[in-house]
Amino acid sequence: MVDNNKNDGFLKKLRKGLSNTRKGLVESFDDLMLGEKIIDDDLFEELEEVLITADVGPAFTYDLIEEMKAAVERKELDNPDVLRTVLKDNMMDILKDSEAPLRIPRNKLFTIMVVGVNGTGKTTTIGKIAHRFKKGGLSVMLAAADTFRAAAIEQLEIWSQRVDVPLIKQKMGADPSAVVYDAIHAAKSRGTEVVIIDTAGRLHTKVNLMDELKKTKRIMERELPGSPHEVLIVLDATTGQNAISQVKMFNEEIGVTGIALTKLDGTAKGGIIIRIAKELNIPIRYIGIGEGINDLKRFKSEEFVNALF
Ligand SMILES: Nc1nc2c(ncn2[C@@H]2O[C@H](COP(=O)(O)OP(=O)(O)OP(=O)(O)O)[C@@H](O)[C@H]2O)c(=O)[nH]1
Ligand SMILES: [Mg+2]
Repeated sequence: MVDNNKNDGFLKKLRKGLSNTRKGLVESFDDLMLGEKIIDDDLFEELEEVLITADVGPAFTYDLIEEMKAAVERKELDNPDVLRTVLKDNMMDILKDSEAPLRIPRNKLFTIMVVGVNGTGKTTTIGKIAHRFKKGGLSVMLAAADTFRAAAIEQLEIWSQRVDVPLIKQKMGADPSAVVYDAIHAAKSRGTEVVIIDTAGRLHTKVNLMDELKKTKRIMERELPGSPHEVLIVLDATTGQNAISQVKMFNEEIGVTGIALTKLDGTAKGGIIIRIAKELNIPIRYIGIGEGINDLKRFKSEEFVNALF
């Protein structure tokens, strides 16, 4: 009962958060179909523009329009209203493929390394995930491996106090690998189930910072074979298609196993989630729709599409 209410609250918030994306995508689409529209090349051209502007990406746009044109040819599509259903169904199909929730085994150490460019929401997302896990009964530890940015350690410390989970830290400027080493050993000896590692935001083009991340990952593999079990990249939805190149670069350099897409609230660029799902073969684990501790949810394709339409 309580859970259902909470879920309703989140869905409402998701709907509200997606309102600008809805305006740019669904409502623009609906506007296009207003009146006595005939389905012709002009309409498809206008539709293409709406889709591209909504950041869903050229691949999705092209495939969708080709499919619509083929359906018209087969005379299965004579009513513009049906186009809306085709759009919705296609989105659902694409997003479904990216739905793969993170499964954390019990009574075993699972490590999550959180990466991404500056300011995408890594530290905040870590706090929210830690809260989720803790509520789910898992024992969680945070590791402050962003020793680079001023106040980064304090920021994670505030989250660790808020969520009430232990934090492993060293001084600012310390070697991130040393922090991670400490964290893995502390977690092993305490029987902790999940360690979440915060890393410094870095431009994917900065070679030395990428090398540092590789080193951190190597130390994890060495100290706990099979680790990190998840390399979660945090993407800021407001950056639109930039997010795609960020994933590609991080994936080439260190391998990425999951995506958290933040700041879907307020942005008109939420269509980027379609492009992420279509062009990247990496599951979307979480979506962020606000700055609060509960403003993160496991990504569910159906819920998302229903909130958007
Ligand atoms: N509206 C909104 N804001 C968010 C969301 N997630 C994070 N933020 C905000 O984004 C800002 C940056 O978040 P951080 O967690 O510090 O980002 P970061 O990636 O750790 O940043 P660096 O450590 O500097 O690279 C903060 O003001 C957060 O409150 C979200 O889902 N929605
Ligand atoms: Mg941070």
